[in-house]
Amino acid sequence: MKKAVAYLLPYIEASKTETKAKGKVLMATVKGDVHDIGKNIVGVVLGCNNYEIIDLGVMVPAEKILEVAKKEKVDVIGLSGLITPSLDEMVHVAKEMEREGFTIPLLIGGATTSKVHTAVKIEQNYKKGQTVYVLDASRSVTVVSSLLSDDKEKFIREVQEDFSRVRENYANKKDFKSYLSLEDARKNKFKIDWKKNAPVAPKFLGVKTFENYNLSELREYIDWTPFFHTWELRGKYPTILSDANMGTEATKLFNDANQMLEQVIAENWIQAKGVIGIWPANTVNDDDIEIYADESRSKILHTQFGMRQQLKKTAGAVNECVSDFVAPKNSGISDYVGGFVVTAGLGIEKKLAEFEADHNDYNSILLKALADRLAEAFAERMHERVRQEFYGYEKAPLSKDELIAEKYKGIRPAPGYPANPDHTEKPGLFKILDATKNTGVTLTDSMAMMPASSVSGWYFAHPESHYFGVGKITEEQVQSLAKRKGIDVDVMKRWLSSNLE
Ligand code: B12
Repeated sequence: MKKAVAYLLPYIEASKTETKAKGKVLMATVKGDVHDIGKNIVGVVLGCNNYEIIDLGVMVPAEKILEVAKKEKVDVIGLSGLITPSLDEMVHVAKEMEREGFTIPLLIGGATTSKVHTAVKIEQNYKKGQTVYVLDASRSVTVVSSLLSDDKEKFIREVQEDFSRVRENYANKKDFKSYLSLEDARKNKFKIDWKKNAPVAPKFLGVKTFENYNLSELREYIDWTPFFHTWELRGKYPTILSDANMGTEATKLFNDANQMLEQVIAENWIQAKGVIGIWPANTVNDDDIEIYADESRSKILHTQFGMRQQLKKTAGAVNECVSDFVAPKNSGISDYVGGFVVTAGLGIEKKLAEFEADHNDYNSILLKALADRLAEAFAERMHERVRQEFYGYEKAPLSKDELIAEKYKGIRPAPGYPANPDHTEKPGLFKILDATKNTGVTLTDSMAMMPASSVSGWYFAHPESHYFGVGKITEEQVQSLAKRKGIDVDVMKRWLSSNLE
């Protein structure tokens, strides 16, 4: 356990002489969500500070959380979530805690959570106990010890005042922003001169599967900087290895990671599988992309529905949608899009079970973090091969630094990322790639991918395509999307709640 948190020592109290637990904390990644590295790190940090941790793992329904909380008489409940659909599930847990008369504190954490969402949407639904947003592991001990101390009223008052301010700012901000109608936003789209800058025809069309992808090859594509962030070592690789404050810990961690990586590869601890596809495609009705079975363009395989920026911008700035990067059907120009699903987490459970049986949190977190890095590296490598071999529009290979700095032409936005935040676009992508059959990756109710170390996305090849954030959209666009997609408006609103103005 000590080693597990060697890198987090600044957050661990110096004295570990107490034997009696200071309190019981129940931790869970909410229903539909599969990621737990952040939650596990918080658990380790709290555990090393003498709190008893009951970790229910991932995809935990509200009923189970509340049932165990009552049975074990826990002092605090902590919820974690990586993707936006989990935000709604957290609101649901808060409502259930209120309904069942809970009074214990509720902690909210995870990459997709925020102080604003906690203040505006969660805290308001759980009045009998205090909800606290926890940014990262370094804050977790102070928060839990304050909530369980004799002096807790003062801390709770401060949190409530802070949340009131956040809600006020949030309400005021809304008044200042104005939004274009969907029609006006479409008129102000990102325009490409298709005649001057015509799309390149891909060398390959169709779907291609990659079984047991070579992990040694993927290792060369790992971006190590986020790996250090996972462990709260906030620096850039490789300079972090010689950093005056973090260098020693970073080097130790890097060596351990590479040693484990050797074993992962030599002993086949995990398998990587991927699938890519490239199809004829054209934009219709400005925001949607029709994907065709073949060059005859008569059979639509799938329509990808896009979200368009609606915030009123300064003169000259455009309102973008990813569909702007694909030639419109009425231009008569043949264009194409690609898609992919990759995973580097197949078979990981066996080793994780061994580590967990040994209570080896360090190795468990290390392996998950490495699998995540390999999944991201796989996405990077496949994109490179698509640009160079399958689509074939990139001539000269790029250096590793250029790859990490995304100095290439074309983009691979993932459903859920800012350029297309709609997670409900994943099933369509999975369908045309036959992704579950071809890679073993499945989707949960919340559109999280299992295994956790998986990435999916679209390929846009046009040299003018670029990343952007859709940001907030209006009710009008949600209604339009619901209609175009054949989804109930209220259901669509729930999926897009983080983007709804
Ligand atoms: C690395 C990363 C990945 C990795 C691994 C994810 C992981 N290990 O968590 C991979 C490549 C697998 C990945 C995949 C995807 N990702 Co991603 N990813 C990230 C990224 C860049 C960093 C997340 C991370 O690992 N942080 C480090 C860990 C340690 O931090 P953490 O989980 O936040 O936990 C800390 C705190 O939050 C807190 N905490 C966490 N839980 C709890 C619980 C309690 C009780 C407390 C007190 C505190 C606490 O303490 C922790 C330690 O300090 C974020 C962007 C960002 N900057 O956050 C996007 C991000 C999380 N990803 C996102 C998305 C959309 C995806 C995908 C859906 C994309 C796709 N279509 O492929 C998939 C989903 C994967 C799946 N299985 O379904 C979105 C999620 C938001 C959204 N719109 O839904 C983000 C925010 C990017 C963005 N800007 O849009 N991703």
